[in-house]
Amino acid sequence: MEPRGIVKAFPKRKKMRDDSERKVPPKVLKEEESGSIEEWLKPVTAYVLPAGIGQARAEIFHKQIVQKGGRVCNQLSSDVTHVIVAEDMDCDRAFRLLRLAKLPPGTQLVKAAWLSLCIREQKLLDTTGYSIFIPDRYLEEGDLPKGQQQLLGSETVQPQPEKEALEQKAEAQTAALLPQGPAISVQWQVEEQSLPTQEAFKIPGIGKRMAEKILEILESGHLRKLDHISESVAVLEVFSNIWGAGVKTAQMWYQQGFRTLDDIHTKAPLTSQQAIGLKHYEDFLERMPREEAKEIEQTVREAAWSLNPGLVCIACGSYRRGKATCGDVDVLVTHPDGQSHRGIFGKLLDSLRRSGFLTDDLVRQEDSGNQKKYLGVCQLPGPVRRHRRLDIIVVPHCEFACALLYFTGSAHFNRSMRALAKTKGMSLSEHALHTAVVRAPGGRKMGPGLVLPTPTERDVFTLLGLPYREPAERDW
Ligand code: DCP
Ligand code: MG
Ligand code: MN
Repeated sequence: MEPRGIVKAFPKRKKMRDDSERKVPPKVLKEEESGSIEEWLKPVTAYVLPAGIGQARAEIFHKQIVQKGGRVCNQLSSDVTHVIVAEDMDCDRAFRLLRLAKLPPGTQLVKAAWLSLCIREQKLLDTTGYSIFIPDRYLEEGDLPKGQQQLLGSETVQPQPEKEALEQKAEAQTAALLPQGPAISVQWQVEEQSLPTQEAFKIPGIGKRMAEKILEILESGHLRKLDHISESVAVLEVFSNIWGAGVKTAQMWYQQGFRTLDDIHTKAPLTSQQAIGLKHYEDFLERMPREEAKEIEQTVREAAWSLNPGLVCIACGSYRRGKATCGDVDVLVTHPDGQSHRGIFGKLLDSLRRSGFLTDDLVRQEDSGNQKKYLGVCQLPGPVRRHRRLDIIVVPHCEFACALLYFTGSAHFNRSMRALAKTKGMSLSEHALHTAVVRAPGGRKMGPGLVLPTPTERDVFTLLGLPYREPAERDW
């Protein structure tokens, strides 16, 4: 299926680097090291050519091969029976990377899929269909015994024009970095090869690992370690922008292979909230002009007033902080008589739903203390109106100031206020400002402390020893 929707298809990274190829000293892993009794891979002595396979997958192969009775060489040697190469490897490139002129008899180049399949099926399968066709020019003439193949080491360059040899060597080095075709000119690479890691290493504060990363970026234009991050981050961002889907859900979907909103729409099992979030994906991402937030506030107010004209309805959040645009509308409802807010919550929502203003419900929280909270979706009447997120809280008037302060935010400002309260031996919540929590000797909590009277927001500031801040000054 063609990926469509928000997520663009990400170009696969073209440049890779594999350190294992040049740095790791030769070592043969023997089966005893694995503590395994399986033997079906015994006829196999493998060398995994890491280019295009990657370190992680190569390591899995190494473990599996040894576990199943095979042997792994981490350099090409005369013992090798199978050279495992990436699925998209071609013969010429493989020989360049291996620095090999001729393939010794008894050795074959096999695509990694063969090994994967063997491991899955738990048996040694025929390589037909997976082995790479080797043209005659790469085959040794006659029956030269094993061990006489010509490895193109740094000193044993084949007789050929000098420039070509240099270029081939450079390409062999860089092709490991560029498994999908060299995109950088060979000439550039030859020059840059003279920049050793040590150069970067000399910079104060740059250790060996960082120096290697710098070199990798210089050589290949990017850092492969970050590939999977840059590939997944954008997708995770798209997914976690679905209301009701957090980072964990987004990661789970990614791991399940979903990459686009269309994938989510057609394949992912969704909670009812996520389904609503997906339905209004574009609308919810767009912030509304504050004029529209004002209309929404007014719509809620009018419905409330038709229930009880004494009800107070205030749009808080970013709207009250004076922002030009609002992500949603946060309406606080209370009644100054301290009583008449009771029973309003359900009636208000029913009324707004009946008028068609509320279109979807996300969360309805009536059980938490005295405050009742609704999160949902509304739509103003008229053509081309978007769906908007609407939050409503109904609070008893004795909690009004702390609720107003909380619901006005910003979230960061609230965190700072709460942290400050703590340092002063108090605690601030959306319900009240408390004096110090009373603790028994030994630290056990005896009670929440006393509620300090806070008829206005200003009282909260004063009790905390802070100068008052207007809502517009709480935007941090
Ligand atoms: N709030 C909080 N902590 C949170 C979320 C919210 O203290 N984690 C409080 C402060 C917010 C208020 O609730 O200002 C409203 O929450 P919103 O998510 O609606 O945030 P804003 O209205 O501030 O911004 P936006 O314009 O994005 O809605
Ligand atoms: Mg808001
Ligand atoms: Mn909100």
